[in-house]
Amino acid sequence: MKITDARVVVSSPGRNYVTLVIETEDGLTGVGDATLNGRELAVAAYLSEHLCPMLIGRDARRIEDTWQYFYKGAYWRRGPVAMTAIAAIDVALWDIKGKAAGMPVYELLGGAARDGVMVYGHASGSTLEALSADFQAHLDLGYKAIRAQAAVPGLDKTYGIAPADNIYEPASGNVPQEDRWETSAYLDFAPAMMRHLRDEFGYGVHLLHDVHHRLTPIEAGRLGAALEPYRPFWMEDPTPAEDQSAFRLLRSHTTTPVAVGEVFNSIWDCQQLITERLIDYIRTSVSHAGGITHLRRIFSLADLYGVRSGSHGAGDLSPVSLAAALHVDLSIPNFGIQEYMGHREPASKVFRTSYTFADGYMHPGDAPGLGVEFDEEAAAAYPFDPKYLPINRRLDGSVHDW
Ligand code: CS2
Ligand code: MG
Repeated sequence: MKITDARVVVSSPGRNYVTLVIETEDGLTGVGDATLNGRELAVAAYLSEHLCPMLIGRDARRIEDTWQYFYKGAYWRRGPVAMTAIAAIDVALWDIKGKAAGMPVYELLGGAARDGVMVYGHASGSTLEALSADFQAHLDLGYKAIRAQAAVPGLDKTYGIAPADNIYEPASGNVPQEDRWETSAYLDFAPAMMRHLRDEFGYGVHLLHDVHHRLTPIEAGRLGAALEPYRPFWMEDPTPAEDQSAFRLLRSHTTTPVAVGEVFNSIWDCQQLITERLIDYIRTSVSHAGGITHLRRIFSLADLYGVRSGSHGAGDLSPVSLAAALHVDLSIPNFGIQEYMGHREPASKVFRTSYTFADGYMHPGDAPGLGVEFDEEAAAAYPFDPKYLPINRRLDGSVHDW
């Protein structure tokens, strides 16, 4: 089954996406998501200038060999650009394999290990009242798990606050927006926000919160302890995870579950956190951590140590990425939860998907392959529109983690 074409489509239907299309001599087409928010063209070039020419003539059935070929063949290993590019190829080849077999990808991965994939939505608000209204709206939609983010009083911009009429999108402008941050204001506010939600909505819904890498390890331990009465499903990215041994300090101060990994791109990034049980959920995504092939390796390692999956699924991961994630989520034994923000329109004009949402659960559908039709002609109507993620600065002007 020789590959006859491999091309990169950069488009912006609602937001920027990079989509890889692979075609075979048999007329089969597979798609992969190569979107890296704020660095889209780096991955597009890595693919179109370097990897796509090497794909022509390769056997599309040899997914593992292709993964190893591009991972070890580059010599320069790991990193978000290279691993997102490899991920897109991997996912597109799994899409082709499913179509060739006439089966949805999850059937190739061992079949369904559960009836549905529990997802969490994003509730946010510039005030606690607005947050409550959005939280209620997600409950009305049937979500069993909801992430809560609210503006921190005294800070003019806070991570994660969606506009009232649309899905949250952090990337904006041709130069990064500059946010201001003060940890003490956040540490005073976050427990009050969680208490407010538990007081209003009780404990029958899973409540998640994203700290977004902003605390020191001891501050994260302090926050985790303060949140314990509100029983969070998890505290996400409590402290930057390049310093993985820092999580030993965090773990010694709190039993609040910890979720890390959306910025990781290989199993080696996750290894210490998993094998030392320093986290409870690993958040690596199918589109940034080497594709289906590598993500399953990460989740298999996690399974050995009682760590469950909790994959990243923000709106800047395309519908192709979400579809692939759902196939993996459905099939693994240690699934935890899947992020589902949805995608800004007119994404559905370009990506026609088979996945479904009902009563807080999703399913990838049973169309052969991933179940996503990518409309290149429609995509051409939405040209790339450079956007960058914000820069975060402390009140003294020094750069902080965003
Ligand atoms: C966030 C993301 O969804 C999440 O958990 O961390 O919104 C993240 O900020 C974006 O994906 C970055 O592009
Ligand atoms: Mg996050």
